[in-house]
Amino acid sequence: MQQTTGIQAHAAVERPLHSFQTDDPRLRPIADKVLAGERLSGDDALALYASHDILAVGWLANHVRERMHGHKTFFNVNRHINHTNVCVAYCRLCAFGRKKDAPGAYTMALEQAFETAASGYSEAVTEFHIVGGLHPDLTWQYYLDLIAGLKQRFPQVHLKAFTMVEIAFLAKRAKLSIRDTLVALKEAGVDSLPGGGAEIFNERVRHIICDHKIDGSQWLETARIAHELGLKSNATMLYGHIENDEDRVDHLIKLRTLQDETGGFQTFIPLAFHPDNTPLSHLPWTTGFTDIKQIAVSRLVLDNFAHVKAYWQMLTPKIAQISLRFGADDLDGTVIEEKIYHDAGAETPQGMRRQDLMRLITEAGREPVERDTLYRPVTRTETTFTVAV
Ligand code: V47
Repeated sequence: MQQTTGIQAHAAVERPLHSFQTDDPRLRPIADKVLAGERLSGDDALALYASHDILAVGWLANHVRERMHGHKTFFNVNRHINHTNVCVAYCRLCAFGRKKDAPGAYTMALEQAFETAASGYSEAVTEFHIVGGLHPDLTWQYYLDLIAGLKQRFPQVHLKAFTMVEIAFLAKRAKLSIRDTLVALKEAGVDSLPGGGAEIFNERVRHIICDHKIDGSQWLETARIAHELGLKSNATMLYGHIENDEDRVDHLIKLRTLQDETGGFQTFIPLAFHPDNTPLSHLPWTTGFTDIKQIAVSRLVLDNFAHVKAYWQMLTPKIAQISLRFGADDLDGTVIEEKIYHDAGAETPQGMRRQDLMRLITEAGREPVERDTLYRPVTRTETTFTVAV
């Protein structure tokens, strides 16, 4: 059965359809489907990954991106808060987590977390992105107080907090079901969830890169429950380590299937693996070709996701900017203080100014749109903002 894509079309950018060209015959039937708005199969996705005609794959992804959003390109003014790097998971993919007594381990007292939040607030951030390690001793009450305290001090700021992995860990800590844990966090002030911790759902790969995390089906089930409770979330995929194309396709299709069911995912963010300072440091870094193709394939396969984010912190601003013509419609944000990628060797700045993000977007011939976490347009001065609701 042919399935057509569910997202509403945007007033399309004028472009003659016959301008699609490729020297890769495998792409022709895929192009026919994309132009007809039909859903791509797993085999189509594998053919896209296998193709070296990155311009043709990118042309198709850009076609879909412009059909959905025209030239609009979203960014937000946000701040990351990583309340602790102490973690019991010891994932091989990670350079951020530390044992409790290891050099560089830190855990913020609540007041410290509030001070960290305040240092971004002066720039009128619209979102706090809050994630941390799986700390062996922090109490359930700490998390409730962290969220309630942030909400009380910064009521206008959207709290995008805790990955599905943290939620599952907190549920054990609280001795509650996943559902009741999410309900309690929502009542305390959590507004939505970030997309981290998904990594690659395939168990063989997961066993090697993040053995002690919840498995792929638990990640998906936690996301399903969050969506049922009205909490939107993002989704990620970590690529460029030991996974193969089949693993990537499996991951994308599992996300697409859940999105058909719940519609609760807002954005997909492909995350390139950074090997430095991790137990997998012998692996090479991803290349520009892989990064750009991953953005394009994600846009084409995830037809029911409204947004594909080029996370400039990990892609570099240069590759993220190019990807705005290869399927991405979002650059994420000012971020202010990124730690997870910088511990793993990222050489990008730890934050970017609003004007710099807008310049990247306009120089790519796109229209910058500042958004809040729920993709509502934001108008602002330097120190205040208004969300169009
Ligand atoms: O879950 C950890 C990844 C994620 C490394 O939802 C690594 O808006 C590469 O999820 N190399 C956290 N990746 C970041 C994340 C995120 C980022 C930006 C926006 C959003 C959003 C979510 O980073 C982890 C893991 O998948 N990660 N270590 C590493 N060495």
